[in-house]
Amino acid sequence: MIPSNAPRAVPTPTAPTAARAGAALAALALAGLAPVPAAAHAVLVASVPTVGGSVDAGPVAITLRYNSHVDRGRSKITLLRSDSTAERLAVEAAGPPDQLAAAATLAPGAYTLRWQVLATDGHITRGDVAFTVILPAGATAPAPGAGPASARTAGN
Ligand SMILES: [Cu+2]
Repeated sequence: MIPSNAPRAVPTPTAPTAARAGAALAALALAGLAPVPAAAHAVLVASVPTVGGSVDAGPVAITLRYNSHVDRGRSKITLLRSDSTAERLAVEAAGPPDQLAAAATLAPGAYTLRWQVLATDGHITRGDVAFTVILPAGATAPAPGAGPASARTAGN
């Protein structure tokens, strides 16, 4: 395509290049291809259990709150246990449009909630919420070496 008599090393003027780059960005923006603001994606802003937090053993109400509306039908929460087993939790159909809720009955141990949400802008985001389930205050601790205690250290 390049004629053989074309100059080989043409010094590229800086200003026209910058202007061209600017025009290209403007064209992308017009085409809707420019990077979308971070706020457009669903970012986790609060959760129960909290990240790194602990909750009492037994029925646990799980809530994940985002900075934008999420498509609950196409979002999911998976519970990862310290023994490497995983369980997909049912996302509750009702609730605020910026939240996912689920429920699980949990024994003491280390867990991770692995969430994937589809925001209303069509973008998918993912993340983990690691937390610990502990015996409720006043509950009788299992004898040393009992099942829950050894299971708890197995994942670490
Ligand atoms: Cu987005």
